[in-house]
Amino acid sequence: GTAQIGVTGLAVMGRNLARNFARNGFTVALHNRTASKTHALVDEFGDEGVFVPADSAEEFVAALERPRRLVIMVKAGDPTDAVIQEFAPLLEEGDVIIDGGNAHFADTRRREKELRERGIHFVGVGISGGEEGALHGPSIMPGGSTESYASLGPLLERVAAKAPDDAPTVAHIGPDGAGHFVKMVHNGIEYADMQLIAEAYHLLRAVAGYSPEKIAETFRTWNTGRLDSYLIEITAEVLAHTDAETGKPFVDVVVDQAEQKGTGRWTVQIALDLGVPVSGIAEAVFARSLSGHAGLRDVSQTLPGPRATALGEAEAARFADQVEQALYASKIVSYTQGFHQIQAGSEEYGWNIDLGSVAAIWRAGCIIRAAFLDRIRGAYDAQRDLPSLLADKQFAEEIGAAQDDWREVLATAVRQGVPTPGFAAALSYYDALRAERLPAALTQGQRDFFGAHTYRRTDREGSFHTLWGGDRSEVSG
Ligand code: NBP
Repeated sequence: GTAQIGVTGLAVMGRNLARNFARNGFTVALHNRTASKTHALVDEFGDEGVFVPADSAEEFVAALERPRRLVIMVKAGDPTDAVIQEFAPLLEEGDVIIDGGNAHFADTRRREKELRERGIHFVGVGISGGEEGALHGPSIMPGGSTESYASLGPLLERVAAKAPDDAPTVAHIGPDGAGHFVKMVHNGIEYADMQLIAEAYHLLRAVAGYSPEKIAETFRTWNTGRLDSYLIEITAEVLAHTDAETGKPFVDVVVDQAEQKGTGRWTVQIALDLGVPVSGIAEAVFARSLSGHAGLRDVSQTLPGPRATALGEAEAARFADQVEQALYASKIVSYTQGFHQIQAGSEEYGWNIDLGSVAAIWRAGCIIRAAFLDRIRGAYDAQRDLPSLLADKQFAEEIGAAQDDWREVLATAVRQGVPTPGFAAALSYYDALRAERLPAALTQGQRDFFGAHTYRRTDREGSFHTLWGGDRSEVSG
């Protein structure tokens, strides 16, 4: 075979990824369950590079140079297993199967183990950036063995996006499921970012009285500063868009029920298992599910709220500035929580993930790309074992400088009855980290009272139990 890489599964993602490889000078073998899609790709884009179309699995495998590199871009779940079962018997020792779908990292761990026992490398790769990213340069998060990355890395570096310093946005994340785990947390952070932006919009609309067009303008301004990011940029575009049919702002004709495909939910489920407080990400997932419960919201006309007070123009402008502070501070907290989850996953599964390089490869290509990721990279590069992003001096200073306005915004939101679960969860997290003493001590007392669960003391080692039902003396637990 002559193809350096093959792609099977030629729906939007696989098709664009295959074109990206071809445009970068690689010979690309093509395969799809329904062969007509393979030929359609060659007919339409054959002049973009060298493609080797294959109608059967055998033909596809034969088209690849050894060690074979075979990318699977099919629907995640059972279809991925079906495709692996189809191809694995045709492969030889040292060949590499790459799963670029949105697999659950636990599935990736299982598949990697099974294939490793058969001498085949299995690389679960998180790919972010949607179909545009797949074509023009995504952010790529490969797991799998170091050996497989040696063979695959140079190809991925060619097709990845380029960060502002020209570095390709791909790095070997760690063994087995590490890449898909990091992609999962990326999506969790994406949910949180989107929710925080939505809350900022809601506040500017309901409290400042801004029109969608005026809010689009405000976001465009924010996008020239520290909030500079893809999500702020596209939010401005969406808000400025007018529905052609009604002439109304587009955002006013869309049903206000957010949907989800599940990666945000996975992030929170896994965070619960690992015991990592990702409260901001969880609120973002819950906000989507709350919006979808139309029945719950039937009470909208009957539940009373506060009387709204309109702001004057100068007050509104001042409020908008405060919202920018609240948004930025809350965003720092969601990234703090997301990076904590990656750190915890890395420890749990022995992945040894370099958090600085995760931040580095999110700087371009992916949905959460943002200018401030370069500073997160800097923080982790300066101190690889930084216990938390908020332990970084610069981020601590920035969030500290924002806190007064952040509190003002939340107080106003509460007074005016605007739901801000993301902002509130972030501020509570911040205040919990700041607190000298947490009421968790009381929780421990309660647990000891009803369940003899014991507690530790601040002044000496050991575990203790108070005889609550007896003379209330303390015994060793
Ligand atoms: P889809 O997720 O819609 O999958 C369609 C592809 O899967 C087609 O090529 C289809 O073949 C193939 N397929 C199915 Br379905 N069942 C199969 C089976 N049993 N055996 C063989 N092939 C089968 O495609 P997509 O939207 O391009 O996404 C591909 C992957 O990339 C997914 O895992 C997705 O989660 C992930 N992803 C998507 C995005 C995005 O923005 N869309 C972003 C990042 C990651 P057929 O043509 O014969 O039906």
